[in-house]
Amino acid sequence: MRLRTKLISMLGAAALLAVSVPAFAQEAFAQESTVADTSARHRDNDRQGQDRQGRDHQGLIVIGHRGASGYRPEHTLESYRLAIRQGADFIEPDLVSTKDGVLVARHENEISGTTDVASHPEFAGRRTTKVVDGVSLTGWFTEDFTLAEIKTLRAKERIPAVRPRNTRYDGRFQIPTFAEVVQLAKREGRNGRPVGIYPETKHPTYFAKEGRRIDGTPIHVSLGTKLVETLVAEGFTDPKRVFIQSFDVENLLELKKRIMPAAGVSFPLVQLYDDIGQAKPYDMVYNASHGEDLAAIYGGLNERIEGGIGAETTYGALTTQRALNWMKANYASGIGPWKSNLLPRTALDPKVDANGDGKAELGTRNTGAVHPMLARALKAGLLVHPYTLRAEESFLTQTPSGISQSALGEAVQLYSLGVQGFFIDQPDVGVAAREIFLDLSRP
Ligand SMILES: [Ca+2]
Repeated sequence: MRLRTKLISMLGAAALLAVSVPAFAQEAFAQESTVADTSARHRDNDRQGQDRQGRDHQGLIVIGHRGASGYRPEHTLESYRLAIRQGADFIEPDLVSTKDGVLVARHENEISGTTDVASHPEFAGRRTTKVVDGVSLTGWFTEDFTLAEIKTLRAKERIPAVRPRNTRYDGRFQIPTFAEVVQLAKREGRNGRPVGIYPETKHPTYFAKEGRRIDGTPIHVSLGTKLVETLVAEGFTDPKRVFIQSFDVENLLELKKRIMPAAGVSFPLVQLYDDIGQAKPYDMVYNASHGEDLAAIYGGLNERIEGGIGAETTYGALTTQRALNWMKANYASGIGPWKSNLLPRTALDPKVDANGDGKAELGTRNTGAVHPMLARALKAGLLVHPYTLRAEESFLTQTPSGISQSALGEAVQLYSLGVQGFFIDQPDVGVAAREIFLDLSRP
């Protein structure tokens, strides 16, 4: 029975937004045999943009967040490979730099949470405290390790309490370089199903301007320059297969104005939004507090923000129609908002046991509001790719009427609101949601 047909009969349209996580997502895809079978079916597809029935995806994409991080330790080749085999259109590496200037895939430059570095006595002396984007962190930092040293480490599950099944892979996988991630995408996409890459520059202001190595020397690495250099060196320059994303604004402007033109490439750029209520783009904080020429750096964006850009500018200032129109005209092809800003949630007290396992872990309910930034962004012609969908109960929410919602229901809801894709830790759930949404949308 085809997955799509099976799902439709399992769920029924009315129940779509409220079902619990489908069993296939939890079990079937975690098994290699099933994954291989799925992979074979996906390989039969002619090209990206079509589903397994050969139907047009109408521009809707599924982004494997840190790979298939719901099923494997994040940012490993094994996690990315599983995402591709589950049908993700794009895999999402976060990029930081080593001491010798090589981009590697980690969510943070502080790597104690996702590697076994703490159990390497030879690196005990590298433990230190640094301030990254205004936050004090103690641990081990990629900029203090050569690539050769990084390669002696092994990845481990970041949230073992939530994903205990993933801990069986702890200690087995390397930290990949960005080049290795690109090579994987080329290799996995070679059978006629192009795989895209959606890299994120992590803490670009820290790496370029503010950060220092443990010996006190400035890091002084442009992540954007290294990223583009790597894509060009690997011949991975099809703009349909790359999105570059960042929470910082300045490095995206640099990519658009200087770095990409100099390299003779042009990739769509996506502005990520941290919490629009209080979070601030760190480049703006840094540049404003260091007396940099904000008009020169940000151009006309400075005038589109009430009061001008400053150290107190929040992501909320980038949600007006004026700001979004300027971003679209000058650098951004899309935005990546936090899903809980698009669909605001309130806390549930007490929490709810939505899946009946005896543990009450669902702790929020949607208010029913949809933030106007969504309609404004779509009106400006921007793509909207919210983050992050996660299938585990602790990340889920309820509908405004109090129905507990699965990640599948959440994904179908987001497509129905007009977003063109999303970051998801369980790409198989995202692919299923797209099939359901397209089926239900057909007249
Ligand atoms: Ca539960």
